[in-house]
Amino acid sequence: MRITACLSLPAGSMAASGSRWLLYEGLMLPAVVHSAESISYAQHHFQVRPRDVFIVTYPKSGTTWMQELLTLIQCRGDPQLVRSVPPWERVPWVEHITAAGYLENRPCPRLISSHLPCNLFPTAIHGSSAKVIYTVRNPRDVCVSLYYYSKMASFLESPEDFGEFLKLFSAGKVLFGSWFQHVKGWLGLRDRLNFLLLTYEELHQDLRGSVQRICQFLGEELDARALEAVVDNASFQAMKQNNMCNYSLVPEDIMDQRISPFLRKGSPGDWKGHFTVAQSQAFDQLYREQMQDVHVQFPWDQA
Ligand code: PPS
Repeated sequence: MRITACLSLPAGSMAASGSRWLLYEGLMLPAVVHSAESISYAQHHFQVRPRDVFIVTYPKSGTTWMQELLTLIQCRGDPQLVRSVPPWERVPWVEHITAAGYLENRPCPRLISSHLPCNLFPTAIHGSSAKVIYTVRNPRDVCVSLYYYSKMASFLESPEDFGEFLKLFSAGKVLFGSWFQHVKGWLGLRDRLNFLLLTYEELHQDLRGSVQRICQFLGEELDARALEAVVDNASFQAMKQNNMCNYSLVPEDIMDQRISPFLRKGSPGDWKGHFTVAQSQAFDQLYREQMQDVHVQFPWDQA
């Protein structure tokens, strides 16, 4: 079975007319699944419900992992759903052109994904009791992951080399814009929303403990067997073997996993094999400047 639903091209979309990018209020978005109408729908017309749970991420920060974990928690560890329905249907992106079709008639509580920066997020989130789980990852690893993704996904521009891509990433000239703006924007809403902050690194270091934190935030209680089943089915190996979430349903001319698998390395610290010393120092400097007013200690700050 090959499914292209998440990547179908609407007639007249920018992707259909040749351009890879949709530029929306200065933000670069892959035109293959976004349109000005879909972003405007998400921002202004999407009806947030009190029991909605949003998984929000900058790309390559652990979205697919969180989609798997939340589905499994909702199913009390039963893997039947994650093994039969792809994540873009189980936990659809609110900004995609397919959002209304997937989400409007779905029973509560809905699981919803988003890569949107907070200024383009559904405005109805404010004042709502809906939950937001924001997952952050070391931007250096995000950059490496996005570099390989840009090489394997035909709807993105293939970078010349890592150095060039790092310059674009540092300048925010990649999909969904600047990592710094995304993270700082969302952290600024931390105390105003029903908000849980997680890192990819803590998921990796202590998946069981992280699932317990998520359950506590969601008000879900799992018995020991269900907890174990969630952890087992959301391991990197289990997800790599699951054709529903390893993106093998997407045709090779859209995502060529011979170039790089979608579930590629699955661990923190891969950046160390990609950044030169000079690139690492320059990025550290940029990070210090950009994050000086952010008073959150991330796991990578201690490394
Ligand atoms: S996307 O395209 O934005 O939705 O990508 P996203 O899912 O956010 O990020 C993909 C990276 O997450 C890694 N991943 C995992 N790592 C460890 N364990 C599990 N279970 C897991 N699931 C996904 C995936 O391998 C990508 O990271 P890299 O570094 O490229 O391997």
